[in-house]
Formats: sequence, C-alpha cells, structure tokens
Amino acid sequence: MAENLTTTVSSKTKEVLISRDRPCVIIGERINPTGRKKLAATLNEGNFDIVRRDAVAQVEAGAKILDVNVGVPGADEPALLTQAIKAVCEVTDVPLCIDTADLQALEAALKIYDGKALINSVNGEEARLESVLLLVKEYGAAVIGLCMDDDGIPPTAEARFAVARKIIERAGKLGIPAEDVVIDPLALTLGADHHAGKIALDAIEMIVAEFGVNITMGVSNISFGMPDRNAINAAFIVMTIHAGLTCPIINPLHKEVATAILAADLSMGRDEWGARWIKAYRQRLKAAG
Ligand code: THG
Repeated sequence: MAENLTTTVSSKTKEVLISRDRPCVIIGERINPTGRKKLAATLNEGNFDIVRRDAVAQVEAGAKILDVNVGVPGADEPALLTQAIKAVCEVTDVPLCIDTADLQALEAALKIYDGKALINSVNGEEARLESVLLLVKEYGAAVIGLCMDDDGIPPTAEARFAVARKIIERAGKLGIPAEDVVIDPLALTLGADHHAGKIALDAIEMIVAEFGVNITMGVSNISFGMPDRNAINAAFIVMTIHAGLTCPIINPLHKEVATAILAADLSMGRDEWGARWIKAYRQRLKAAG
C-alpha cells in the first residue's frame, strides 16, 4: 500500500490541502458553458456577471476550489480565460482549477494566476503529455491526469490504471512529484454501460493502493441520460469517496449530492465531533426559514 499523499493548491491568500485524512475538497464545476446557452452568449460579449455570481454561490454552497472553463467555439480563449479568472478572483479567494484544452490559454492563465493552480488537465496522449507537464513544472502547479490516451478511454480498470501510471511516471521524470498529480479515472455513463460505475470504482482503488495519489472525478457523468440523476450521483459519490476519491468535481448547489458528501466525510471519520455536518444542517434549516 502506498502512503496517502497530500496535494496543496493555493490562491493569493488561501491554501487548500487535499488528502484522504481530511474532508473531501469540492471542486465547483458550474463555471462552464457546456449546456448553458446564456453563459456562453454573455462570455462571448465579454460579460462576466454570471461567472462572478456562480463563483460566489458555489463557494457559499461549500466549494473549496472553483473549476474555470470558458471553452466556447470561435472565442479567443486565452483572452477569455484570463478575464474570467480575474473576475472570479475579484469576488472569491479560493484556489482555481484551470480547465482548458487550449495550450495557449493554459499558459496565459498560469501567467496571470497568483498562487498554485490545479491544471485540468493532461492525459496519456503523447502529443500533449510533455507540453502540459512542462507548463506544470514551469509554473509550479498541480495537475489532473485523465485516464485516457490516444485510443480514447480504456474500457477496463486495469487499462485506466496503466494510463495513470504512465502520467505519474512521466511527471516524475520531469521533476513533478506524485503529490502534485491528481488522477481522474473517469466515469462513463451507466446509461450506455451498466458496468461503468464498477469500472470507475475499481480503477480508483487500484490507483490509490499503488500510488497513494489524490483522486478527482466529474461524478455527474455517471447518470447522464438517466432519470432522477442527483439520487444516482449522491449514491455513486459516496462509493467513490469510500474507494479513495478526495476532490470531486460537482455542482455544490445540488443539495442531495453536497449533503451526501458531508455524510460520507462523517461516516469515514473525517468530521471531528460531526461539527461540519451539524453546521451544514443548521444552515439548511436557516435557508428553509
Ligand atoms: N473530469 C475533469 N474535468 C471535467 C470533467 C471531468 N471538467 C468538465 C466536466 N467534466 C465537469 N464539469 C461539468 C460542467 C457542467 C456540467 C457537467 C459537468 C453540466 N451542465 C449542465 C448540462 O449540460 O445540462 C448545465 C448546467 C446548468 O444549467 O446547471 O451538466 O469529468 N477532470
């Protein structure tokens, strides 16, 4: 069994530690134009009002890191991403997860970001592995490694484990320690393959046992196309946390899911005296009037 590693990310004023000894760190996913026409349209106009509002709402709902993705087709992504990051930093002080497939945008964002960012993401594809990892090294960032490569997302837990190993080893060769690599084993949708959940859970367990790294996942993908998605997401996220996931990418405004995470932390012995659970319960009572 590998020892549990601690990943540190930071903003100008705040440090966030991720490890299996601490409560889960929620990465808020809402600043992302996927499926949000209004956000995409206002981003294209250079208007960051929704971005600011989403940032504040997610932090109030318990996000400890905010994912920032402004991938709208045809836009000048380096300019848009840096402006969005500045807008978020005006209204919140949490560390950011810079979510882009555009290498120029990534570098522009790292240049203006004040702190140790989490880069989302690198994967096993040869064409990008080295170039993204060189930026991780140069800017002293942490990085999410997706368990996919030139052949797509491997169908088995063993093959995803092999991609995780490749990313962690390549990072190590470039002087990036394993604690700065957060692995995303990827959740495919249960609607297309009813084994998708089990494969992801097995991959988490294998990767944690071998490398001790932190684990993230865009959990909501598991329920895509199914009815009553948040009930599935809430059940699945509890299982992923038990398997070793430490920093889920979710929408913290989905109460069912956010509450399931708090219950999992409590059940795993990571909520001393249940203080976080009770505080969140009181907040829910207050919000309900
Ligand atoms: N792994 C990693 N990064 C990721 C993902 C992952 N980043 C992107 C994505 N997956 C996680 N983020 C989102 C953001 C939005 C949605 C899902 C995942 C989403 N949006 C709603 C929709 O499309 O219907 C609309 C949002 C709304 O109006 O609330 O589902 O897996 N490393």
